[in-house]
Amino acid sequence: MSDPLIGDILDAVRDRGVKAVLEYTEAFDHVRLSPDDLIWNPLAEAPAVIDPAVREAVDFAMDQIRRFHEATRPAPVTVNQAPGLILREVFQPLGRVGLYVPNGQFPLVSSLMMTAIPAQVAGVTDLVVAIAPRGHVTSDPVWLYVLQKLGIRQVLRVGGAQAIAALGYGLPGLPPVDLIAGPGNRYVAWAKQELFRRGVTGIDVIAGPSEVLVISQDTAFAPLVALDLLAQAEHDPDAKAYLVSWNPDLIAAVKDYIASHVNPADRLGQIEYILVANANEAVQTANRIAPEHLGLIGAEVEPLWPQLTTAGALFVGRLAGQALGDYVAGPSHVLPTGHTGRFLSGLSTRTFMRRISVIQTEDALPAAFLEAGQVLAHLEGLRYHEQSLAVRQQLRGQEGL
Ligand code: HSO
Ligand code: ZN
Repeated sequence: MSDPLIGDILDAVRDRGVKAVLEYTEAFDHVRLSPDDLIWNPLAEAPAVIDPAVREAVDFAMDQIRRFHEATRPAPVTVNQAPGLILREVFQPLGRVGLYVPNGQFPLVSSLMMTAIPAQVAGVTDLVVAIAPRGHVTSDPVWLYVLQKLGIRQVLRVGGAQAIAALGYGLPGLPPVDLIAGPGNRYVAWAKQELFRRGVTGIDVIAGPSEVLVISQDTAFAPLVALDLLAQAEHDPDAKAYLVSWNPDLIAAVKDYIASHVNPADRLGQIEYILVANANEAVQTANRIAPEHLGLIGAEVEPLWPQLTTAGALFVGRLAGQALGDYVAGPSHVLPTGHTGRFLSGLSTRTFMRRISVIQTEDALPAAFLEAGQVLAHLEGLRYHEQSLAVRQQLRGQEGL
């Protein structure tokens, strides 16, 4: 099959359903599925048995992620704006959510936890997880353990743009979702954006190849800095890692460490060294790049964190390696990449909630609100707007109305 455009894949799945999904899965993933294999219920399997040390680590990580998201779930706000005018901002969970979990060279079970837990803490009860049918994921006991612990009843064993299309348009037995979240390759990201553009589903952040920027000064930290750069670079040959420093000796020491520890055959992302003049320039550079992860290592640079305004997540302190945030600290590791941190934030309970404003009145509402509204409606030439407020002004204060 020649390379179809994403829009064609979405159209085909919308119009031809399961048949198109199976064809694309065979063409792109080289897996021939039968229609009965498409949807899998992990809860129908026997409880997963896994290594106790792995189970403990998974349980620990899930607890931490849950605690953080419970603590940061948005709370409703009530504003008594005037006598008789009660304003509220309330949050409602989305109805049905699709989570895309990449299953490429490194199947990231932590990404399943980092998307599903915020969704569940937000109050979403209807979740479907899409995982490409390649490799061992749907038969691996650790994945089964996590899926069962999360209580996931529906796994769509499809990846790529065809999975996004199936989530958005639905299939028999798979109702369409309201929002698709989770990282994916560029086809997945493109398909999500196209569905959003068509008004079919909501989407989360645009999470592409991983990025890290470290600001550090002290040569003693060269190994920590180097390992943090490598830890993101190992995700993907398209990953980007930046070291920003005004200490040329640290830059040289990090380069040396990397040259002597890395196997040149490793397929790592690109590492860039940026020598700046001072702390101020380091902050400006980092804010312009808007990296997914931003690490500050060393007493001289750690106090800069409040000035860093565009990163997806900040890591402050020498023990705060980005891998801590990838797995166990608590906040979701699904973060904006590709400079989108200038206007997007990472995944949180808010991603899975809608905000609704409530305007509630009582008869004590001051006349000024109705009067000013009428003046503005008149100004805009909207007659019925004006009248709808004028009749209310007459009602105001009349008993029993
Ligand atoms: N650093 C990746 C997330 C991840 N790392 C998952 C390891 N597993 C993107 O933030
Ligand atoms: Zn990572």
